[in-house]
Amino acid sequence: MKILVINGPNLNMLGIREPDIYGQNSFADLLRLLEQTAAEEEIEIEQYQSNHEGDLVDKIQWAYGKIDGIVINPAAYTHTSIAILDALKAVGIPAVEIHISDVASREPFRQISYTGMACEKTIKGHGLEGYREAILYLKEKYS
Ligand code: CA2
Repeated sequence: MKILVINGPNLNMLGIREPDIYGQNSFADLLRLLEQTAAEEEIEIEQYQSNHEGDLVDKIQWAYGKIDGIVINPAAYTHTSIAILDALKAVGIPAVEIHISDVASREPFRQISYTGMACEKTIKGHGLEGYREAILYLKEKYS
């Protein structure tokens, strides 16, 4: 099974500021968690991070026919991007949305998720561990 993990804008800055919201862990720690999960679960995990909406759309399109499941943290694009929503719908690959923070208890503008409308499930507020949960959900359901 091959899972694509996509991270949107500014997530590469994890650990640098706002540890009260996003925790102390860095983006490098997240990459290590993904590598460890791939080894433990005996699956392939490819990761991609971009600050650019169109690049995220391109990567989702690239996944068509190559990837069995997508774990996506679209970051701020969660709340704005119909383009990413449409791309997820276009490829039809099972997807799980993940948020490190509990967006439900934050500002009103974070209460809308366009991208989540194309995802089977949303995991929020579990920190980096949420990525592992999303991967395990897809593995259990689709491998
Ligand atoms: O909780 C999440 O995972 C979010 O997707 C993170 C996004 C935010 O816009 C979403 O509403 C919720 C922000 C990622 C920016 O990360 C930072 C990294 C370092 C310092 C400050 C923010």
